[in-house]
Amino acid sequence: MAAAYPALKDRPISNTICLFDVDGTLTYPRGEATPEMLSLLHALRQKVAIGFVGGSDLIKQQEQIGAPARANVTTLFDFCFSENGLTAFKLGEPLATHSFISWLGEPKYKELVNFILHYIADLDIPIKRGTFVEFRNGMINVSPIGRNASAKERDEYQVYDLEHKIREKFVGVLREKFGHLGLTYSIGGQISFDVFPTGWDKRYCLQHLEKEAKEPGGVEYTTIHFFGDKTEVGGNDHEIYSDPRTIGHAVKDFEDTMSQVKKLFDL
Ligand code: M1P
Repeated sequence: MAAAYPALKDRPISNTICLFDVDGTLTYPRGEATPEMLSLLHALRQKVAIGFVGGSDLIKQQEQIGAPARANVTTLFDFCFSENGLTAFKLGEPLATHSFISWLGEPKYKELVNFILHYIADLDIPIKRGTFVEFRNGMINVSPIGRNASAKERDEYQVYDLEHKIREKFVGVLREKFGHLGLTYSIGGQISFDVFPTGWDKRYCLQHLEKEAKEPGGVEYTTIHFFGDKTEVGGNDHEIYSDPRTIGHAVKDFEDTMSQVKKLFDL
């Protein structure tokens, strides 16, 4: 049976929302949320609104948070922001949003993806697998080794990439050649990088909260806490962490998130 929570406007601290990055903040990197984390989120949700804002798509957040809770991840948070909020849910219902392809247009996208695929074809790296470009609603994700790499192959690739700067050089070339497209390239994980319109970083999700405030009966969140582990310059949590609309909390790992949340909200 789904857990019961007070309506958003009736939460004890109703002007406050806690937003969490996923990988490394709510879970081990690429891992699953622990029972302790799930139970803390449940307790926190009795007091304030909660949401996640992840760079990955909803499928990944379902695996990392929904599956261990044996629930649909969209029922575990008041707001779910996948792909930085380009796929968004409020209380389990989808919110209207934009798409990468309608923003960029087919001709420019084709030019970009053709270049990327040629570049990867010419890359001499130890192994290649499949799915080199993953097409998502709000971004594309580009992986030189391919997203079908196994866990072991991922770990090995990450070490290789750090040493040979494969992704860093790739992104440098794309910035140079496609500078006119207004895209941001973000290396957030182990084997890939994300490409999305500039400004569609994690701050994008704040637009949904601003709209929520204007809805009839909607809640205005005057205090927005954000917790993330990649808050340094260049990390994919940096922009929302340092945005004046949020109170940023840098965490070392999910255990640190738990201890900061407990302290802040007396849980
Ligand atoms: O959440 C961080 C990143 O996680 C994945 O990266 P990788 O597969 O390289 O480890 C991707 O889902 C990426 O989009 C995301 O930003």
